[in-house]
Amino acid sequence: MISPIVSVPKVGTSAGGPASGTAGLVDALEGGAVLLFPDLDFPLSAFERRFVERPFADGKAKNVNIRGEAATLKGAAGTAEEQAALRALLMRYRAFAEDLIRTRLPAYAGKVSLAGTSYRPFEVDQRKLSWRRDDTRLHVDAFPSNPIGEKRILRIFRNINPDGQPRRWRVGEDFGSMAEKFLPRLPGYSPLSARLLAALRITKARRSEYDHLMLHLHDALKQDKAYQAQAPQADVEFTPGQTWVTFSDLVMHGAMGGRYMLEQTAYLPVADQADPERSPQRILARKLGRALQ
Ligand SMILES: O=C(O)CCC(=O)C(=O)O
Ligand SMILES: [Fe+2]
Repeated sequence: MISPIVSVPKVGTSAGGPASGTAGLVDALEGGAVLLFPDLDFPLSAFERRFVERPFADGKAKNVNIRGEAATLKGAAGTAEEQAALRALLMRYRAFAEDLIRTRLPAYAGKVSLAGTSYRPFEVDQRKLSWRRDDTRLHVDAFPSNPIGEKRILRIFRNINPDGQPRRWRVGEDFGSMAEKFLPRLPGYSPLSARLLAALRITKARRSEYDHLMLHLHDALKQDKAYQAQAPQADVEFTPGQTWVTFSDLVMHGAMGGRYMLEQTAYLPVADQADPERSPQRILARKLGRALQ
């Protein structure tokens, strides 16, 4: 099964089908859907419009972002005034994402913790990246230095392109079908090397067996050219003004084109899902027939 795109009309419109209640949205999301909000408002001010006319990025990193309570701006370019305005824009987007969770996914409100917020001004395929960093290849997200453990990765994206250019994605097959093909190929987990990586501060916390499996899945997927070409998949376009939300640790995705996007990452404890059994953590454990270490 290919990940479905579930379009969610604005609250208060008559178009709301059965899936538009908040329980229905959580159910779709946890089942591996991408929720698409076609018409939420997030206007840019006259001053901010410059941020979609040219990239305000130092070009060293892929994106510009703010992180943590201090919301320190990283990777930005421009005058002090422009950088302050870009930081304020990212903080406003973070509040917008938080509000979206509070109103449309209230079961997760107070449970998610917000991580980085990014501004992505560059054309997706503009840069030649190593295969591991090449997000045009279908993958699930896994962060090498940032073990995720018993948390889920929930992401809120918005296309802010001013010229009508869509963000183009591919979405792939469901996590379970993918895992069945790839799990037998992955190397075994070593608790000893996980402790070593943490002691050497290569990882920020101990890499769990789940983290190990997800990193190797991410790499094995991206390296498999035949899978990339032939696996079940669908092209999706997110037009300017659209906002979309997905568990990017569960939904196979690749970014194929587009520029100027905002993105918020949030973490949700597996235990706070409506149904923890649908997490990649539990799906992998079931496929292996044992609890993960
Ligand atoms: O930039 C995008 O549209 C998504 C890229 C991606 O796969 C990611 O950030 O994990
Ligand atoms: Fe990704």
